Amino acid sequence: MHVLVTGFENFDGVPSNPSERLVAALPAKIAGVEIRKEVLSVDVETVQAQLTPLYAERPAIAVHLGVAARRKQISLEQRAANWIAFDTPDNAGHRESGRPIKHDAPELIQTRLPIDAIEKRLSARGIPVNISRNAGRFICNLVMFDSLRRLPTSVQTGFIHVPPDEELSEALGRHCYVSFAQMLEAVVEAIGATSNGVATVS
Ligand code: PCA
Repeated sequence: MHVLVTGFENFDGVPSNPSERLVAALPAKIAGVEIRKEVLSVDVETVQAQLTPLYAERPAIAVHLGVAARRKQISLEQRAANWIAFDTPDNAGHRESGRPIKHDAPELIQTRLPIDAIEKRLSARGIPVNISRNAGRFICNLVMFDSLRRLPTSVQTGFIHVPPDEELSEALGRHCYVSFAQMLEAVVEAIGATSNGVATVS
C-alpha cells in the first residue's frame, strides 16, 4: 500500500510554490506507509499524461496539493467541476476560454477524502482550515476532477489547496496566515485521517 502525494511547480504569479516544497519535505514513510511523491507541471496539455503512470502504480490514497495564492487558510476541496477556463497562461503558454474537461462526464464530482474528519483534526490543532466548494477552474481543479474520474472509487482521493507560506507571502509582499510548518503538519494529519489512523503520526 502506498499514498500518492503531488504538488505543483511554480507558475505565473507564484514564484515559489509551497505545494512543491511540501512534497519535498514530507517523510518517505508515515507510520510505516510509503509516501510516493511527485511534482506536477502546470501545463494543461501534459498534466493528465503525467498522472497516468502514477495512477497505474495503484495508490491506496491520492492527496493532490496546490497553492491558492489569495486564500488565507488551508482549503479542503469538496468537489471538482467538469470545466476548465483560465486567462493567465499556463507554463506552456496555453489559455482556455472555457470548455468541459470531459464530455459525457458528470458536472461535479465529490471528493473521496474524509474532509469533515480532516477539518476537525486541523482545527483541533489550531491550523486555519475550511471546506471549499470551489477548486477554481485551472489545473488544480483539472487534476482533482481527473483523479476522481480515473482512479477506482475504492481509492480515497481529493485536493487540498494551501495558501502562501512565509516564502511565497514575502515574494508577493503579503501577510502570511499559515506557516509552512503548519501546512506540513496539516498534510501529515490529512493522510492520517484518510487512512483511518494507520498513518497517524504523533
Ligand atoms: N495552483 C494552481 C495550479 C497549480 C497550483 O499550485 C491552481 O489552483 O489551479
